Amino acid sequence: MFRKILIANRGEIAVRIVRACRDLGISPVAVYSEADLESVHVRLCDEAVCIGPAPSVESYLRIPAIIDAAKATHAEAIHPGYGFLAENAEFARAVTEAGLIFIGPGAEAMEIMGSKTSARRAAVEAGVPIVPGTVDPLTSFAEAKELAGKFGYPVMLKASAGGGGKGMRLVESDGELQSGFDNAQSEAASAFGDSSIYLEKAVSRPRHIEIQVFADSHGNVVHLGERECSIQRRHQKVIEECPSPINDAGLRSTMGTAAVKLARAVNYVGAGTVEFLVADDTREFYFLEMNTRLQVEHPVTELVTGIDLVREQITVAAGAPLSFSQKDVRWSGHAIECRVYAEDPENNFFPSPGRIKYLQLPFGPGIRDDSGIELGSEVSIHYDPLISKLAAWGRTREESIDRLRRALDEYEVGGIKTTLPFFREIVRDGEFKSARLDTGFISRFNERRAQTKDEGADNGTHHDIAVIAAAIQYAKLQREANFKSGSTDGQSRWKMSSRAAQLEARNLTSVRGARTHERK
Ligand code: MV4
Repeated sequence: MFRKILIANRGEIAVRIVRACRDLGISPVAVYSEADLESVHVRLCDEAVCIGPAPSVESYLRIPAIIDAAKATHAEAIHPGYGFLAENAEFARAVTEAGLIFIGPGAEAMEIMGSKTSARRAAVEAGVPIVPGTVDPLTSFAEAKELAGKFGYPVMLKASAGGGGKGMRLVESDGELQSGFDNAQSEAASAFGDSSIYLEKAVSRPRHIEIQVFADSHGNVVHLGERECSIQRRHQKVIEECPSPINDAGLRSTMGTAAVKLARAVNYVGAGTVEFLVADDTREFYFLEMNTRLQVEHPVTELVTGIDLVREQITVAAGAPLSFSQKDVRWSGHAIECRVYAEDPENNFFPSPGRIKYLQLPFGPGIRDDSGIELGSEVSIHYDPLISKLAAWGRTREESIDRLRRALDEYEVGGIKTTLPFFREIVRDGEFKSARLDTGFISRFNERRAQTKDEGADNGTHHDIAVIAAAIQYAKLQREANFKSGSTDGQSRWKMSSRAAQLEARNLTSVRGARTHERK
């Protein structure tokens, strides 16, 4: 086993990798940018090396600086986490050539999956269904037109070098094809430095379901079931769960077997994820892409299978066989994860950097919080604004939602805006609770939300008017009563009832205020 591992990442995932290292008795080494000197991941490691200024291109993306740091600290292996260099084949090669071990698949498997068209060819060769379309980049607009006619509208144009929805265009008819073609090409060129695009038939209201696979260097390949990732906002996952509410044991086994076949076909080693689109109506599934890294949402698989994916990545990289076989994998209960971002959900999810001035963390039955921050942390504008992943496990989906709701209400982050209030609304949403989770979920949810907010504002105004009217009416009645009784003390009793009405009004409004008051 390794004695020392360098973690080429930051934030919550670096902290997650530290924990697996500690479990295995391995000494973790941090790298950090000048902006991250005081961060949690640095403090939790035994050693730390500064690799440059805050911008990622000058620090976390600098291959030579990271390899030098590993050599200088005598680390034997490098864990890339996700993002940054995790799916960079050139980095994997440089690590190996420096005599170190890259904790992840070989550079060849990464290259095949890095290009969506070559990934689609690999899937076809492995006998895994792909979305109908081309497996080679389009060579001309005329070819696009012919193929769109052949497969039938609507079609999707996607960047070969892309993934995750960037450079993707939905084209509904012949008339839209030219502009879609031009836009997709130029977006691909500017985002990936590669303008090649390919064509797929569009799947209507698909679900995004992915399969976790794991392979060792001895030819064992297994799957750990699916994650439901259909709730996305601008192609970013928002909530992930395991199992998928639409999956049954049969579909899991069929999709799992397909994913294992694909991993085997590219001699995959380590943790990987095979993404599928699943048609909502027919449950037919199609290969979309394979991610050759540990994914952000891996905790839901860990909670349901009990398998520590990061520990397994490390032992497999050290040459050990998988610690379990396919028949040992059991799925128990249900887990849901929320990505807590330093973003303002009331302002179009605008990034909200700054210092954490108050922090109340959630704990208790079934709760796991994978966090990279603490009280006093500075959330920098230079990096992804993910600050933590809050996951809840329960015996059933209902129980995991109950626990998630409780944890979200406990969780308070002050000093910056976060997506916590957005999740507090989602876990109370009827469509979410009844698992209507196709890819249109977020836009429908936002519509419902805007509607409720409008009604809320109206109710508020009506309520205020009602309170004022009640106070006036009360005062009037009191006054009439005073006059009728011929009381000599009418004046002072009118004053008292007026004061009582005012107090009542204030109490009523303050109760309403307490229910809707802004969280820190
Ligand atoms: C699609 C699609 C429909 N048909 N491909 C791919 C990357 C992902 N972020 C969006 N992708 C899609 N690819 C075909 N042929 C619909 C989507 C899609 C989507 C997929 C899963 C979850 C949410 C989504 C939101 C919009 C579009």
